[in-house]
Amino acid sequence: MSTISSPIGHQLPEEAIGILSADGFFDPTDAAQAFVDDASAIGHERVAEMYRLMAHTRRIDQEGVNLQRQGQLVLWTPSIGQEAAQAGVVTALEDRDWIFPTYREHVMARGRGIPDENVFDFFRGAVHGGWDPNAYNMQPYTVVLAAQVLHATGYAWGMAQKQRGWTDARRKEEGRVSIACFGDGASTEGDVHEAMVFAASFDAPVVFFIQNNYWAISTPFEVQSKVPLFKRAQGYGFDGFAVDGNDPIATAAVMDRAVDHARRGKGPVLVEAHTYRMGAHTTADDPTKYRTKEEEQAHAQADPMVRTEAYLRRRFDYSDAFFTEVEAEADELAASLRDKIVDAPDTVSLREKFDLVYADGHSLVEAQAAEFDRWMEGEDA
Ligand SMILES: Cc1ncc(C[n+]2csc(CCOP(=O)(O)OP(=O)(O)O)c2C)c(N)n1
Ligand SMILES: [Mg+2]
Repeated sequence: MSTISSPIGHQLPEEAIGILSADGFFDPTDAAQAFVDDASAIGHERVAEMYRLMAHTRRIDQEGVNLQRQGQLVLWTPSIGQEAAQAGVVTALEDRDWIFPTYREHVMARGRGIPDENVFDFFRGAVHGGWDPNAYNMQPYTVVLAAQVLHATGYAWGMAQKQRGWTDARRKEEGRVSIACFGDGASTEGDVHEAMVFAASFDAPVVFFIQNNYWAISTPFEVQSKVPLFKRAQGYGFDGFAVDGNDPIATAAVMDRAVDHARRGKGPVLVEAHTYRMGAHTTADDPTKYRTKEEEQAHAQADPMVRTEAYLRRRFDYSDAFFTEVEAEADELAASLRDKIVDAPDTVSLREKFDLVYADGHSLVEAQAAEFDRWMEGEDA
């Protein structure tokens, strides 16, 4: 398998599980030998489903950047480059499992069936949270780094209590797991340490899924950790895997196993998916200030879309007809989304937001609301 080496030395750890070469051949790494059977069993239907999801989301993601530039969104968090990692996760889950996302899990949101306009509502600041979590078993996007890692662990702890004494058969049919999504930067938050200790102690069925995209805004991974993140798991007492997150087959195979482990009541698992944030951190960021064109070009060679397309063509004989159809679908989705978003009315007023902070109100929030009212009156005058 070819490794990606950039001018500042981003390289997959030698323990990384990779199945596909950068040009889409089935070429497992040494560490992937134990996963070859799982990877081979991933049929063309699932690979095509992942490709379609990745391609559609990439198109919607571009629309997010465009709409923000046109003043229709407050902000957008590009997911370009991280599609394979996310597709591997969402296709490994049952509908009853729960995803606890950060703010960049657009492939997972689409995979869960959340309407694009609801995701965009979050970035318009128009609706509190964007969607009903219970309708999709996916929590709202979380901007406070790592807070959702505790939430995912708490939910899983509840499941561990409920599922105590269940037979393997019942766990397989009804058992639930949670996925805690976070980034390389967030991995250094204290909340992650607490979540991991707690999950290990109580065998909580949570998979800690780190998308290591090598950057936390302008802070490079080298500053976050002296060791690959998957190695931390050993210190907490559970399994940790590094996977090539730009390889959907490898990520899917590793996630299938991690989810199964948690579902069977064997406790948490850590999966560190090595990927790359090909876009800016958000539309408010300018990556040319802190990283080189050479680095971006080196990582572009591992584009998960190119690799997955090559694999589908080579191994399963997918032809131009399929890829043209997916592209046409993506264009249609983007056009229909634009129609829904451009000049859409606000569904929550700025003033109403103060009432949504606490169920029973709070004196400090009331004081802030009063200040807001005075400011608005001044504005009107
Ligand atoms: C508790 C907290 N501290 C700081 C921030 C500001 N902040 C937003 S995103 C970010 C970087 C996160 O990097 P990483 O976890 O690697 O995720 P990525 O954005 O790369 O997906 C920071 C520091 C925040 N949102 N929350
Ligand atoms: Mg990051």
